[in-house]
Order: sequence, then structure tokens, then C-alpha cells
Amino acid sequence: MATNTYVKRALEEAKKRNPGEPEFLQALEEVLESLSPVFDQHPEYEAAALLERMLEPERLVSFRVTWEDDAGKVHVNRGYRVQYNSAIGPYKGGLRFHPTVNTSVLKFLGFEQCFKNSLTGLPMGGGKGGADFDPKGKSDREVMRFCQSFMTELSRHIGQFTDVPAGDIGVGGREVGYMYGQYRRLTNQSVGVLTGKGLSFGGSLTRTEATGYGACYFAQEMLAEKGTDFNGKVVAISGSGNVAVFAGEKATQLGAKVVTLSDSNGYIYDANGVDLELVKDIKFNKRGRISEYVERYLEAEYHEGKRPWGVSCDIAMACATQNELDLEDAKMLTANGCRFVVEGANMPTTLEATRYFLENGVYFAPGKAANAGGVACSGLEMTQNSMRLNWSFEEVDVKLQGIMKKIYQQAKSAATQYSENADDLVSGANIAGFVKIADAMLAQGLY
Ligand code: NDP
Ligand code: 2IT
Repeated sequence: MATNTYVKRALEEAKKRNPGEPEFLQALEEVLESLSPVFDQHPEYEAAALLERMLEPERLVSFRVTWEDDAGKVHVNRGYRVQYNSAIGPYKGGLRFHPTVNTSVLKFLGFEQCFKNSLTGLPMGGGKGGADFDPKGKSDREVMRFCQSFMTELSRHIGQFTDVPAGDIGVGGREVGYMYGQYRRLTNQSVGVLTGKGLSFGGSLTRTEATGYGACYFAQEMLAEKGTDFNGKVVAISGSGNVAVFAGEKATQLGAKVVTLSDSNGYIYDANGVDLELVKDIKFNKRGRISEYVERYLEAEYHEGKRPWGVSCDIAMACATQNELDLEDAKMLTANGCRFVVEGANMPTTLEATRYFLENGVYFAPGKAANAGGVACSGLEMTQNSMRLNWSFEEVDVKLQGIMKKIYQQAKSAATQYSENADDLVSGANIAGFVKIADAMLAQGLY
């Protein structure tokens, strides 16, 4: 299919305007490619310069974060918030603390977040933020001082009706707690300005599990479409953080066997099925490394410096970070019999690998659809905070299942309507997410 000329032009223009931002341009390319048929049918979008407007973040702030380590040494990091698009609701999206954080990474994440949040059906715009701070090896008090300093500046830019951050890589319950405490002290307000909070101060049950569980609920729809389910399937998962562990937990509950998990140093393979309670203890309580798993399970294997995509599996779930699954990995997975690939992380699959899966009959779930359960549950946390009540685990879980099912249906139906390949959920998710934001922008006049 020929690419629409307006789409082509907008992408070329974006490449010129954003030099040195490879992750951002990669995300743009993936989305714009699939929007061609929509622009063919809707000339009014071009007349309103909708693409140029949607590619440019509404606001991007960057700031100095000064903090002191336990030895009294002063450090400076760079903090950011990208407020991408607020056409359908307050900016919403996580904060990432990782040394690789820069404007390219945060703009790619913020851009993706807009579409993801639109797909949830909840009134949330898109944003992302974070810092090039590395929490690894820092003491609790160092992390606390960093979070307090970070929030001292961030608090000027966010608010319960303006922008509601949450966690992402390197930001979990501990960090959200420290940031929330600082926001409360600075503003003298107890409001739902962050999600992923502790349960005793406004957090929602199910939020911790939501991204991983949601990815499995999405995968259940894909499996059902092909006349099968998780029962008896072998699942390879990358990562060993919040998303990976709870994807593993739900897949196991649904009868699958999870054989791998990983971190940035290597992966573990346990043919008997990974003991996720042990992984939780190593990673969440002790903040250790995945390699420690084989100290307890001697028959399990640890592969230093490798990714898990060479193993034989039915389902692969990429739950660590961007570009962790490339063309070579895609070929290996496919050759070894993998038929379903689910992105629990944001953009873990390179463009070439994504195309390979789509062209070779592997049913592929893009992150902005499959990992939307986390932000969806964040939206439900905002609702509970506004209503000043707490729903039970089951109530939130049932809502989460309903939302993931609807996201699948939207992506599938847009793929069927617009793409030559009805299984192209990449195009389906991009189009379904886009149209809602585009129409909201048109309705609200030029800005
Ligand atoms: P965590 O910080 O809990 O875990 C991240 C995991 O990914 C760790 O195992 C980490 O290993 C690994 N990892 C990080 N960077 C790299 C790297 N460069 N190479 C290999 N492995 C790496 O983060 P989350 O589980 O929350 O996030 C994982 C992914 O899911 C991210 O892409 C995030 O954007 C996405 N996501 C998260 C949501 C959430 O609700 N938390 C919602 C939707 C998407 P190590 O310890 O060695 O760094
Ligand atoms: O990428 C994501 O969707 C997240 N990190 C979760 C964002 C949120 O606001 O819960």
C-alpha cells in the first residue's frame, strides 16, 4: 500500500526537526506508517495540520535535580516532564529513573502514551517524565532525597487536573511514596496527583499487578481468536521487574509454564517453570539480580549477557525495555515455534522485527494496546481518589479485564477495517487510538 503523501511529508519534516532522537523517530515511523489509510479517507485532518500538531509535544520541561548522597557528596541529575497531548484529558504517564533517560526516550514514551491512554477509553491525555538518575546501588535515604528534590521542581508542573505521573522503570511504590509525601508537604493537599500510591494513602488495589495481568488478559483474547488458550503453553518472558513478574504470575495462574525471566545482565531458564515467589523476594525485597535464582534452583540455568529469545516457546512476552527484541531474535523465536508475541514493555521490538512477525504469521500485540492495563488501572485509581473511596481487588480486576477486552476489540476492528492484514494489531491499535484524539482536537479548535 502506498504511503499517503501528507504522512510521508510529516515524517520527513519530523526527521529534520528532531535530529539525534532515534527512539522518538522510531516510534513516529511505526505509528505514521499505519495511519496512511486514515489520511486517505480524512482530508480534513490534513487541512487542520493534525499530524504536525500531534507530533509536537504541548510542553517539555527539563530541570536540575540536586541531591546529597550518604557521604555528603553533592550530585546533579537532569529531570524532565514531557506533557504531550491533553486533548482528551489531563496528561497521564509514568516517570522513569534510568541512566539512559533523555529527551528522545521520553518523547517516544510520551507519544506512545497518548495512543495507549486513548485506547483505554478513559479520559486521559499523554505524558511521560523521569530523570537520568540510577537508583541501583543507592541507599533508601539517597533515593528518598533524590525523589524529594525531583518533586520539589516537578510539583510546579503537575496537578490532579493537569498532569498525573506514575511509575515506570526504576520508579515503583517506594519512589512514588517519597514523591507523594513531598508533594503533600509542598502544597498542603491530599489529592490524587500521582498513581501507584501505597494502599494506605489513596493507592488502588490491583495497580501493582495491572500491567502484567492486563498483558495476559489481552493475550487471552488473541489466543481465543486462534482457538486456543494459555493452558499448557510455554511462555518466555524478558525482564524481572513489575511488568514481567506479574505477567508471569497471571500466565502461570492461567495454566502456562513460564520458563525464562531476565535483567540487564542476563536471563534464567527453568524448564520446570520459574518460581515467581522467589523472584519477587530477590528483586522486590532484596533488590538483587536475577542470577541469584540459580543459587536456589541448581538445575535452572543462568545465561550471562544473553536475552531469552533463543529458547523454544509458544508465547513470548517482552517486558523489560525498548529495542530488546531485534530481527535476529524474531527469526529465532519464529523458527522455534513461537506463535504469539506480546509487548509488555514499551517498544521492546525493533521495527524490522515487528514487520517480520507481521509477515510471518506470528500474532503480535503492540505495547500501546497490550500494556495499557497499568495506566488503565491508574485511571481507576484517579476515579477512586476523586470519589474518596476504595474498590476491592476483584472490582478493579473485573474492570481491568473489561478494558483489555475492549482494547483488543477496538484494535482488531480497526485492523479489519483499514489494513490488508486483519491480524495487524499494530495498525489497528495506532488507528483506533489516533482517531479519538484527532476528533477531540478538531472539536476543540486550533491550539
Ligand atoms: P522495572 O524497573 O520494575 O523493571 C525493569 C526490568 O527491565 C528490570 O528487570 C530491568 O533489569 C530490565 N531492564 C531495564 N533496562 C534494561 C536494559 N537496558 N536491558 C535489559 N533489561 C533492562 O520496570 P517495569 O517493569 O515497570 O517496566 C518494564 C517495561 O514496561 C518498560 O518498558 C516500561 O515502560 C513498561 N511499562 C510499565 C508499566 C508499569 O505500570 N510499570 C506500564 C506499561 C508499560 P535491571 O534490573 O538489570 O535494570
Ligand atoms: O508506560 C506506562 O503506561 C506506564 N508506565 C504507566 C503509566 C501510568 O500512568 O500508570
